[in-house]
Amino acid sequence: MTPAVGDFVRFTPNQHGESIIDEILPRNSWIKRKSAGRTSDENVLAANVDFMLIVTPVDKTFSIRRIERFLVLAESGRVRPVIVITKSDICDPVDMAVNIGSIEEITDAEVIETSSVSGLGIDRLQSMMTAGKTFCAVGTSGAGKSTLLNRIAGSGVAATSDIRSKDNKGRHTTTGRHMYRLEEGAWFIDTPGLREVGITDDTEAVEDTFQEIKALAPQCFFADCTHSHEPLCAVLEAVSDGRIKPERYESYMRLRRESENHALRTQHRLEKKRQDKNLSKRVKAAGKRKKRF
Ligand SMILES: Nc1nc2c(ncn2[C@@H]2O[C@H](COP(=O)(O)OP(=O)(O)OP(=O)(O)O)[C@@H](O)[C@H]2O)c(=O)[nH]1
Ligand SMILES: [Mg+2]
Repeated sequence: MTPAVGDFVRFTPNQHGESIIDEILPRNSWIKRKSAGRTSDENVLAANVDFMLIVTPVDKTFSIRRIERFLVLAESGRVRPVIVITKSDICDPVDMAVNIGSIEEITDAEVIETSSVSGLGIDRLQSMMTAGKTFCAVGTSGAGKSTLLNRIAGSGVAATSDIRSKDNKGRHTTTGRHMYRLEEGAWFIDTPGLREVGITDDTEAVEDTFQEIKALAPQCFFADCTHSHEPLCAVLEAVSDGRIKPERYESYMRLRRESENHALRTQHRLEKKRQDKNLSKRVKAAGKRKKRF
């Protein structure tokens, strides 16, 4: 296992002034996503995180579906999510109200409207940043993660750059994950903008993120209802009578499928590893038998 930003390790210094890591201590929490592409590999973005700051402006790049994905990662990694809306100084107030409404429809997580220009919301964030707490900012490139860090830390600790005007996308300015100690003793992890937020094999986290679906499941006729085609499915009924929006239901199904596929791929990889190990053991044993003759 390789250490991730935020890991606690036990190490031994050697005579050259270097430190050799002996052990990575167990993680209390983590932010882990599936690596991009058709793979079962996982990528730990940060470890031992208390708060995941889901950073998003309300502009062309805003996506409630992306926020949902981050909420699943937070649930899965035992991290408390906080939605941080950036750039409120340049956002249309009606768009802002509509989009905050759509966030509040899907989660009880705190939503903080901020502006790194006017300073709106910065106090509120700072008041949460007490000694020893670790915050990790995630979001797309150009969302304003590093600018937020600079505003909170009160200096230009992290590089930032402007976004492309045609689509509001960022330029992937932050290229590595770095942990900064704030004056109050809290920690802030700045991460590079994510293009993909893949879900790992934690179907339970998906179920827990979609609470309204989870609450209806016991009312389905079949105890093992998959909410996809079964008759007398309480979830499908809620979709057809408008209590659950179709796009919310589709997102739930997509994330659940992704999580199940990831579990299958992981299982397949482990099985292959076991078979390869068995084969190499048998080859070794056959080699020894040959030598005896
Ligand atoms: N008007 C306004 N601009 C902002 C605000 N926050 C960030 N920006 C601008 O948005 C652009 C991108 O900000 P960054 O902080 O570099 O974005 P990032 O999320 O760190 O992007 P990556 O490092 O590429 O992942 C910069 O030009 C910032 O000045 C804000 O609250 N208001
Ligand atoms: Mg950045």
